[in-house]
Amino acid sequence: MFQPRVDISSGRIVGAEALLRWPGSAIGALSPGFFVPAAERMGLAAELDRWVITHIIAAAGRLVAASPQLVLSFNLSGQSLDAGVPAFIRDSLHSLPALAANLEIEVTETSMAHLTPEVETAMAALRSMGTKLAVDDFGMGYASLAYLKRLRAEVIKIDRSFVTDIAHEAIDAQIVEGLIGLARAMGCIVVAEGVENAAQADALQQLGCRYAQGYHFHRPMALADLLQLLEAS
Ligand code: G
Ligand code: MN
Repeated sequence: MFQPRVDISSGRIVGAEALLRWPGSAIGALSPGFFVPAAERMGLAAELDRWVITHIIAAAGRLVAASPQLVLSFNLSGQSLDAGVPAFIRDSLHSLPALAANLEIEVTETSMAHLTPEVETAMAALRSMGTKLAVDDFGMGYASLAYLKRLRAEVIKIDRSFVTDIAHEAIDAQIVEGLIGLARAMGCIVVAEGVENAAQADALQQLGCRYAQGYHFHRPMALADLLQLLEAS
Protein backbone atom coordinates (compact mmCIF):
# COMPACT_ATOMS: atom_id res chain seq x y z
CA MET A 1 0.00 0.00 0.00
CA PHE A 2 1.11 3.56 -0.69
CA GLN A 3 0.02 6.65 1.23
CA PRO A 4 0.53 9.96 -0.60
CA ARG A 5 2.46 12.82 0.99
CA VAL A 6 1.05 16.18 -0.01
CA ASP A 7 1.99 19.84 -0.04
CA ILE A 8 -0.64 21.10 2.46
CA SER A 9 -1.27 24.42 0.70
CA SER A 10 -2.04 22.98 -2.73
CA GLY A 11 -2.86 19.34 -1.99
CA ARG A 12 -0.31 18.39 -4.65
CA ILE A 13 1.17 14.91 -4.18
CA VAL A 14 4.92 15.23 -3.64
CA GLY A 15 5.64 11.73 -2.41
CA ALA A 16 4.32 8.54 -0.94
CA GLU A 17 5.12 6.19 1.92
CA ALA A 18 5.22 2.48 1.16
CA LEU A 19 3.32 0.62 3.88
CA LEU A 20 3.85 -3.10 3.99
CA ARG A 21 0.81 -5.38 4.08
CA TRP A 22 0.61 -9.14 3.87
CA PRO A 23 -2.34 -9.67 1.56
CA GLY A 24 -4.98 -12.33 1.41
CA SER A 25 -5.12 -13.74 4.92
CA ALA A 26 -8.43 -14.96 6.33
CA ILE A 27 -8.64 -11.96 8.69
CA GLY A 28 -7.77 -9.40 6.02
CA ALA A 29 -4.47 -7.72 5.30
CA LEU A 30 -1.87 -8.24 8.02
CA SER A 31 0.27 -5.43 9.39
CA PRO A 32 4.05 -5.70 9.72
CA GLY A 33 3.63 -5.94 13.52
CA PHE A 34 2.24 -9.44 12.95
CA PHE A 35 4.28 -10.95 10.17
CA VAL A 36 7.67 -9.32 10.67
CA PRO A 37 8.30 -11.00 14.08
CA ALA A 38 7.19 -14.32 12.55
CA ALA A 39 9.62 -13.87 9.66
CA GLU A 40 12.35 -13.04 12.16
CA ARG A 41 11.62 -16.21 14.18
CA MET A 42 11.87 -18.26 11.03
CA GLY A 43 15.14 -16.63 10.08
CA LEU A 44 13.54 -15.01 7.04
CA ALA A 45 14.00 -11.36 8.01
CA ALA A 46 16.83 -10.75 5.55
CA GLU A 47 14.84 -12.50 2.82
CA LEU A 48 11.81 -10.31 3.59
CA ASP A 49 13.93 -7.13 3.50
CA ARG A 50 15.30 -8.03 0.08
CA TRP A 51 11.85 -8.87 -1.24
CA VAL A 52 10.47 -5.55 0.08
CA ILE A 53 13.36 -3.46 -1.25
CA THR A 54 13.17 -5.09 -4.68
CA HIS A 55 9.45 -4.32 -4.87
CA ILE A 56 9.87 -0.77 -3.60
CA ILE A 57 12.51 0.02 -6.20
CA ALA A 58 10.27 -1.40 -8.93
CA ALA A 59 7.33 0.69 -7.64
CA ALA A 60 9.55 3.78 -7.44
CA GLY A 61 10.49 3.32 -11.10
CA ARG A 62 6.83 3.30 -12.14
CA LEU A 63 5.88 6.24 -9.88
CA VAL A 64 8.78 8.37 -11.08
CA ALA A 65 7.81 7.70 -14.70
CA ALA A 66 4.44 9.29 -13.85
CA SER A 67 5.85 12.05 -11.62
CA PRO A 68 9.61 12.70 -11.95
CA GLN A 69 10.06 14.61 -8.67
CA LEU A 70 8.12 12.15 -6.50
CA VAL A 71 9.84 10.75 -3.42
CA LEU A 72 8.98 7.23 -2.29
CA SER A 73 9.72 6.62 1.38
CA PHE A 74 9.85 3.27 3.11
CA ASN A 75 10.46 2.07 6.64
CA LEU A 76 13.50 0.16 7.80
CA SER A 77 13.13 -1.43 11.21
CA GLY A 78 15.91 -1.64 13.76
CA GLN A 79 16.36 -5.34 13.03
CA SER A 80 16.76 -4.80 9.33
CA LEU A 81 19.22 -1.98 9.83
CA ASP A 82 22.43 -3.82 9.22
CA ALA A 83 25.06 -2.83 6.73
CA GLY A 84 23.78 -5.46 4.27
CA VAL A 85 20.51 -3.62 3.68
CA PRO A 86 21.90 -0.26 2.51
CA ALA A 87 24.44 -2.21 0.45
CA PHE A 88 21.63 -4.26 -1.12
CA ILE A 89 19.75 -1.05 -1.98
CA ARG A 90 22.86 0.43 -3.54
CA ASP A 91 23.48 -2.73 -5.58
CA SER A 92 19.83 -2.89 -6.64
CA LEU A 93 20.14 0.65 -8.01
CA HIS A 94 23.23 -0.27 -10.02
CA SER A 95 21.50 -0.03 -13.40
CA LEU A 96 19.37 2.99 -12.47
CA PRO A 97 21.42 5.13 -10.06
CA ALA A 98 19.34 8.28 -10.67
CA LEU A 99 16.41 6.61 -8.91
CA ALA A 100 18.35 6.84 -5.63
CA ALA A 101 17.33 10.51 -5.43
CA ASN A 102 13.66 9.51 -5.43
CA LEU A 103 14.04 7.23 -2.41
CA GLU A 104 13.80 8.12 1.25
CA ILE A 105 14.52 5.75 4.11
CA GLU A 106 12.47 6.19 7.29
CA VAL A 107 14.04 5.02 10.50
CA THR A 108 12.69 5.28 14.03
CA GLU A 109 14.60 5.99 17.17
CA THR A 110 14.26 2.32 18.15
CA SER A 111 16.79 1.66 15.37
CA MET A 112 19.35 3.76 17.24
CA ALA A 113 20.86 0.71 18.93
CA HIS A 114 21.52 -0.80 15.50
CA LEU A 115 23.25 2.30 14.15
CA THR A 116 26.75 0.84 14.19
CA PRO A 117 29.68 2.45 12.37
CA GLU A 118 29.22 -0.15 9.58
CA VAL A 119 25.58 0.86 9.14
CA GLU A 120 26.49 4.55 9.21
CA THR A 121 29.09 3.99 6.49
CA ALA A 122 26.63 2.02 4.35
CA MET A 123 23.96 4.71 4.83
CA ALA A 124 26.48 7.41 3.90
CA ALA A 125 27.13 5.58 0.62
CA LEU A 126 23.41 5.65 -0.16
CA ARG A 127 23.19 9.30 0.77
CA SER A 128 26.01 10.15 -1.61
CA MET A 129 23.80 8.66 -4.35
CA GLY A 130 20.99 11.05 -3.35
CA THR A 131 18.81 8.92 -1.09
CA LYS A 132 17.32 10.93 1.78
CA LEU A 133 16.93 9.89 5.39
CA ALA A 134 13.86 10.59 7.49
CA VAL A 135 13.40 10.25 11.23
CA ASP A 136 9.99 8.63 11.67
CA ASP A 137 7.68 9.21 14.67
CA PHE A 138 9.81 12.20 15.68
CA GLY A 139 9.36 13.32 19.26
CA MET A 140 8.41 9.91 20.62
CA GLY A 141 11.89 8.63 21.41
CA TYR A 142 14.38 9.86 23.95
CA ALA A 143 17.09 9.53 21.33
CA SER A 144 15.47 11.67 18.65
CA LEU A 145 17.90 14.58 18.93
CA ALA A 146 20.93 12.34 19.27
CA TYR A 147 19.57 10.51 16.24
CA LEU A 148 19.27 13.70 14.22
CA LYS A 149 22.82 14.54 15.15
CA ARG A 150 24.23 11.17 14.06
CA LEU A 151 22.09 10.49 11.02
CA ARG A 152 22.02 14.04 9.65
CA ALA A 153 18.51 13.26 8.48
CA GLU A 154 17.05 15.51 5.80
CA VAL A 155 13.44 14.87 6.83
CA ILE A 156 11.61 14.92 10.16
CA LYS A 157 8.26 13.17 10.41
CA ILE A 158 6.20 14.55 13.27
CA ASP A 159 4.48 11.78 15.16
CA ARG A 160 0.70 11.52 14.85
CA SER A 161 0.31 11.88 18.63
CA PHE A 162 1.30 15.58 18.40
CA VAL A 163 -1.04 16.18 15.47
CA THR A 164 -4.26 14.70 16.89
CA ASP A 165 -5.08 17.60 19.24
CA ILE A 166 -3.03 20.32 17.56
CA ALA A 167 -6.07 22.48 16.75
CA HIS A 168 -7.30 22.74 20.36
CA GLU A 169 -4.44 21.86 22.71
CA ALA A 170 -1.92 24.69 23.10
CA ILE A 171 0.80 22.32 24.29
CA ASP A 172 0.64 20.24 21.11
CA ALA A 173 0.81 23.34 18.92
CA GLN A 174 3.74 24.63 20.99
CA ILE A 175 5.64 21.36 20.68
CA VAL A 176 5.08 21.24 16.93
CA GLU A 177 6.12 24.88 16.61
CA GLY A 178 9.34 24.04 18.43
CA LEU A 179 9.96 20.99 16.25
CA ILE A 180 9.46 23.06 13.12
CA GLY A 181 11.92 25.67 14.43
CA LEU A 182 14.46 22.95 15.12
CA ALA A 183 13.94 21.45 11.69
CA ARG A 184 14.32 24.83 10.01
CA ALA A 185 17.53 25.56 11.91
CA MET A 186 18.92 22.23 10.74
CA GLY A 187 17.71 22.66 7.18
CA CYS A 188 15.33 19.70 7.45
CA ILE A 189 11.99 19.21 5.74
CA VAL A 190 9.04 18.57 8.08
CA VAL A 191 6.24 16.14 7.31
CA ALA A 192 3.29 15.82 9.70
CA GLU A 193 1.78 12.36 10.05
CA GLY A 194 -1.79 11.28 10.75
CA VAL A 195 -3.61 14.43 9.60
CA GLU A 196 -7.29 13.47 9.75
CA ASN A 197 -9.18 16.77 9.37
CA ALA A 198 -9.01 20.28 7.94
CA ALA A 199 -8.57 21.92 11.36
CA GLN A 200 -5.36 19.95 11.91
CA ALA A 201 -4.12 20.75 8.40
CA ASP A 202 -4.81 24.48 8.92
CA ALA A 203 -3.08 24.53 12.31
CA LEU A 204 -0.02 22.79 10.86
CA GLN A 205 0.15 25.18 7.95
CA GLN A 206 -0.09 28.19 10.27
CA LEU A 207 2.83 26.82 12.27
CA GLY A 208 4.91 26.61 9.09
CA CYS A 209 4.62 22.92 8.32
CA ARG A 210 4.54 22.46 4.57
CA TYR A 211 4.00 18.72 4.05
CA ALA A 212 1.65 16.14 5.50
CA GLN A 213 0.11 12.76 5.10
CA GLY A 214 -3.02 11.32 6.64
CA TYR A 215 -6.59 10.22 6.03
CA HIS A 216 -7.69 13.86 5.50
CA PHE A 217 -5.71 13.87 2.26
CA HIS A 218 -5.43 10.23 1.16
CA ARG A 219 -5.72 6.79 2.70
CA PRO A 220 -3.08 4.21 1.84
CA MET A 221 -3.88 2.84 -1.62
CA ALA A 222 -2.75 0.28 -4.16
CA LEU A 223 0.06 1.24 -6.53
CA ALA A 224 -2.32 1.22 -9.51
CA ASP A 225 -4.60 3.73 -7.76
CA LEU A 226 -1.72 6.03 -6.91
CA LEU A 227 -0.46 5.88 -10.49
CA GLN A 228 -3.93 6.78 -11.72
CA LEU A 229 -4.09 9.71 -9.28
CA LEU A 230 -0.69 11.00 -10.47
CA GLU A 231 -1.61 10.66 -14.12
CA ALA A 232 -4.90 12.51 -13.54
CA SER A 233 -3.16 15.50 -11.95
O1 G B 1 4.44 5.62 12.05
P1 G B 1 4.15 5.25 10.63
O2 G B 1 4.25 6.43 9.69
O3 G B 1 5.00 4.11 10.09
O4 G B 1 2.62 4.75 10.65
C1 G B 1 1.96 4.34 9.50
C2 G B 1 0.58 3.81 9.87
O5 G B 1 -0.33 4.88 10.15
C3 G B 1 -0.05 2.99 8.76
O6 G B 1 -0.54 1.79 9.29
C4 G B 1 -1.17 3.87 8.24
O7 G B 1 -2.25 3.11 7.73
C5 G B 1 -1.56 4.67 9.46
N1 G B 1 -2.13 5.97 9.12
C6 G B 1 -1.88 6.72 8.03
N2 G B 1 -2.58 7.89 8.04
C7 G B 1 -3.31 7.87 9.18
C8 G B 1 -4.23 8.79 9.76
O8 G B 1 -4.54 9.87 9.25
N3 G B 1 -4.76 8.43 10.96
C9 G B 1 -4.46 7.24 11.57
N4 G B 1 -5.05 6.97 12.74
N5 G B 1 -3.59 6.36 11.06
C10 G B 1 -3.01 6.66 9.88
MN1 MN C 1 6.71 5.60 8.51
